Amino acid sequence: MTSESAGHDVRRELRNRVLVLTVDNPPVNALGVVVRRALSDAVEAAEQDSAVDAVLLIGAGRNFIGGADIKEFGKPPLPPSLPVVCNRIEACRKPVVAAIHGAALGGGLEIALAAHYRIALADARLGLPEVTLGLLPGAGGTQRAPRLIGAKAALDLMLSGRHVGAREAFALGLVDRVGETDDVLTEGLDYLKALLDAKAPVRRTRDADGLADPVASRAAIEAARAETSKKSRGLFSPLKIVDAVQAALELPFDDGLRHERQLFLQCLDSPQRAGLIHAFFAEREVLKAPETRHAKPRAISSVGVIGGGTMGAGIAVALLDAGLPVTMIERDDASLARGRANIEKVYDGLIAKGRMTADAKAAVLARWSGSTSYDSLVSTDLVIEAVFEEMVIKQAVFAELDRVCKPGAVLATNTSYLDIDAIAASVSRPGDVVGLHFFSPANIMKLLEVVVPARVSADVVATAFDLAKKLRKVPVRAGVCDGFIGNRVLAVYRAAADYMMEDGASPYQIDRVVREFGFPMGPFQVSDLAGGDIGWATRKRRAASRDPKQRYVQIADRICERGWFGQKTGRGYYLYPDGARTGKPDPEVEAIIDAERERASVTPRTFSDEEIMRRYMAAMINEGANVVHQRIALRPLDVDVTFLYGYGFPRHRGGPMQYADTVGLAKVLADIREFAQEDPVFWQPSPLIVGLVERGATLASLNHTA
Ligand code: 3H9
Repeated sequence: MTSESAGHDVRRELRNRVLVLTVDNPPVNALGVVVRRALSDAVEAAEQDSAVDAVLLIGAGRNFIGGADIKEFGKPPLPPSLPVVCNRIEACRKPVVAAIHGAALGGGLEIALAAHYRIALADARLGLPEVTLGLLPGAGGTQRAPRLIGAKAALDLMLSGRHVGAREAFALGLVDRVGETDDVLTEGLDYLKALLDAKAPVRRTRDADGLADPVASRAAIEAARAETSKKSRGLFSPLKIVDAVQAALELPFDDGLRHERQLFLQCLDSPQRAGLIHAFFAEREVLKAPETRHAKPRAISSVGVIGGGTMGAGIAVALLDAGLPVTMIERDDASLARGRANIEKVYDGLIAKGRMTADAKAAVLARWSGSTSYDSLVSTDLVIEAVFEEMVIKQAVFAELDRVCKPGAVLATNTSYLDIDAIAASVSRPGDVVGLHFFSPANIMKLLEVVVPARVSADVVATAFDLAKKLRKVPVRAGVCDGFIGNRVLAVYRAAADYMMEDGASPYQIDRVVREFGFPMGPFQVSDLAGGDIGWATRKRRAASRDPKQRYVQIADRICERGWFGQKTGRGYYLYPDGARTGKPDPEVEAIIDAERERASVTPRTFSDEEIMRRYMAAMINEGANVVHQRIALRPLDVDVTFLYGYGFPRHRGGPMQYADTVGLAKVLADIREFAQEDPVFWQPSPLIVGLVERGATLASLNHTA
């Protein structure tokens, strides 16, 4: 056995006349330029070397290959390109086998498809997830996958971006064998030996016959095109994927590859690609809050939840689903029974949909216990309070927690906007108090704002991030202020929507335009879904402290005064006859709006769709920038992730801060200054934006400064 290192992230080792090429480029063996060059050189060398009979491709560490190096996209291309490397592998005249463990995704799977035979271990995850990054498989994947597994299955993989395990990959024909152990090298070598013993020929995917039935293939392509046109909501790359597969069917292989390349480059140039890749990195970057770098999380093996209302029950479900035992505290037996019923409702819904068995529900609920006494929390590691949003009530709860909880227990509040510094100051152990702001429904929504009061210990913050991971939530670190990151920014763009409504736009136009931008719902639909009474109560509470110079639109109050709180009351901004989930415009609401315009002496004017979106986004971006400026959010990307995961911001636009850079900050500032001419109190340009525009810098330039 001889060994030689290429020193270029691909190790070469000769074993019994098999050249083992180990891609070793932590953390996921991405195919950066150095790896591409090294792979290409190694295959070339194997071909020339008479001591080599065959080549085995494996990955070092936990994965085969995670894909192209996403960090290279948007930068000048460096040769050799990945399609060229794949072609080089496929053209090799000696058998090449890919042995896959862990992830073989995107370009990683395309490398495997270019090999002549494939074996996957049980832990393998194979997929072509480029669509989730605004791309298409651009290293031959759109041409080789359909030839190997047929147009229908290949389109499904490429359009969904889903990962398949080894068994499914084998059933699809994506791999030829499933390994029995977890030793990828031995499995790969054994398979190669068997192939060589059987004198198995070099077999190239470009010659595979998965598209041999043109009628079935064409039908699959047309069905995918129809479905994609309906479902892809303005996304650019999905239809390009269908076009590329059509090219696979209609063109000779090399022409198809050229066509794929053109389509890939179009996707690469699209702002959607930039937005989606920004989202990919941002959602990983938020995990690296400063406290997580130097503090060790406390161990959490039991949790208390105070309150069994919608929020408390949702939080309890999230915890139970993560395998944690939960003790719920309520003030009396009836409330406790309601809390338990709220939890059961979630699981019964799953059972009704066939997504859970009664036994599984019983197993989950065995981890739940209820009590009307705080004393049941003496040994609990973490308590999350989800009681009524009122400072005195919260402080009373914290006084009890302070009394009963063991030293070192983490005391968390789920408040949406109350001053957590004040809550922390009311207990004898402020270092243990943190905000865990869940979003409703708490068992479903991915966002978790980790609100960091001034006196909290770093290990408590680290514990919150650790908990988020257990709950499969996306945590974003936020500072203390009214509304933290998300609700604070929401209040501002929501006000901008109200101003436009009073000035002449209908709520139905605003909602439509916001949906067309890519949000699942417009602001008035959201209000109807959440319940208008919630915002109304907040407005009443704040009435006394409201800045009298700030414009205040009363339309929502008029609607709430009639008891129209949205879906749950059958009408709000919209009508929901017979419990309908989708609302219909309501002429009576339009009459209320007209009357309010008159009362406020507003002469209504028309708004173009474009102006509505410009104002809506300018308000969102400006307050997002303020939140960064005041260090409530660590970086612009933290605002982006908050909006992607908590507020339905369209992912392909990357988040409001990324969108601002796409539009151009100077343009956003010019908009704000233009709007300020009519309302200088509301439209005050954020100092952060002003400063960045003066320096000619972007918000993205602040993303590396946490
Ligand atoms: C493509 O292949 C295009 C081709 O068709 C055509 C080209 C011509 N590049 O997720 P993790 C980083 S498009 C660069 O926490 P896990 C990631 O940012 C690509 N970096 O680990 C993180 O960095 P940090 C198609 C990457 O174990 C670290 O690795 N492929 C890449 O939970 C760990 O990541 C995909 O879309 C990359 N490709 O999951 C797959 N991937 O530590 C994308 C990851 O500094 N990747 N990083 O924060 C994944 O889905 C997951 O990372 C994976 C591992 C499942 C592989």
